[in-house]
Amino acid sequence: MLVLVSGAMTSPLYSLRLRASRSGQHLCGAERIVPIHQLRQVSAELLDRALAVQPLPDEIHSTTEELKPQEIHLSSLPHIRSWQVCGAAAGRQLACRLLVAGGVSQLAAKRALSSLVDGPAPGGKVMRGAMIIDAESGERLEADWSRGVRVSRMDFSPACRDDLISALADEGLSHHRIAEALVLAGKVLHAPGIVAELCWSDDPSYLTGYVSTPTAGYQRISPLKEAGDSLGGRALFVDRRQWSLAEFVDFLERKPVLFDSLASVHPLQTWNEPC
Ligand code: WAQ
Ligand code: MG
Repeated sequence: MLVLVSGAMTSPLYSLRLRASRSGQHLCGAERIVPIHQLRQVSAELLDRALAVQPLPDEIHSTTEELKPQEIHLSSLPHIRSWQVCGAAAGRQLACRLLVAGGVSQLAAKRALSSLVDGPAPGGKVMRGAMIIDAESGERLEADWSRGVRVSRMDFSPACRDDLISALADEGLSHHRIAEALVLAGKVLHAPGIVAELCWSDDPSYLTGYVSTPTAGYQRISPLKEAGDSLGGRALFVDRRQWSLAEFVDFLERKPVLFDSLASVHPLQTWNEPC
């Protein structure tokens, strides 16, 4: 459930977003929502991350923007489950099952999986954002197949950030990718008309991906791709019967959402279907 932050927020919050590229090719992006007194430190942290990528960026764009307090929503992070599978093929089979259990048709799940496997942007490349997929027909609905939709303006609530990060670390979920993917997936689950999300990273050494749905929550699957594979992406499945593209994109790109609590975290499970 999304709840509006009351007017009692003590200090104004800023959305801080940074993206780095070389020769027009996106290299990395990161964003946070922070109170004014943390802007300098967190900007430096994001900049350090952009400067640690290879190849070095030749352009870095940073945006800082005050958020209107009356537009900020609070929510809790989804339930988390982690599945160990015997290989990427089994991982994708499990992903397909979880998507179908969440209301995505077999056809749409298979189409999305093969787009991510083949590279969802034109020329078999990685997109900068996510695909939008009709959960029934599997048709792609995003206007631009290179950019897709960019989910933005979400973070842990500043007051709870440290506690949430240490609670995740206590559960063995300390990689920064997990925290970032969780807040992104958490926001996506509130989008009007959402049915499910499927994701794996384009980082050739990060093999865990996830399927998330409003009822089953965030289900991590490891591995969902082979080591060395530099393709990845996100697919957002929608129910077009109760949906408007403009409303969906506006919510994901513009509406600020902060997360102030963790839902349940389940122990690692093994999925034993034969490979
Ligand atoms: N909005 C929409 N799509 C995005 C965004 C965004 N803000 N950022 C990245 N993407 C798309 C884009 O196509 C990337 O190529 C793709 O997602 C993967 O992004 O629980 O690290 O940042 O262990 O490489 C998931 C599992 C990790 C975490 C995902 O994704 C866990 C990850 P990456
Ligand atoms: Mg990446």
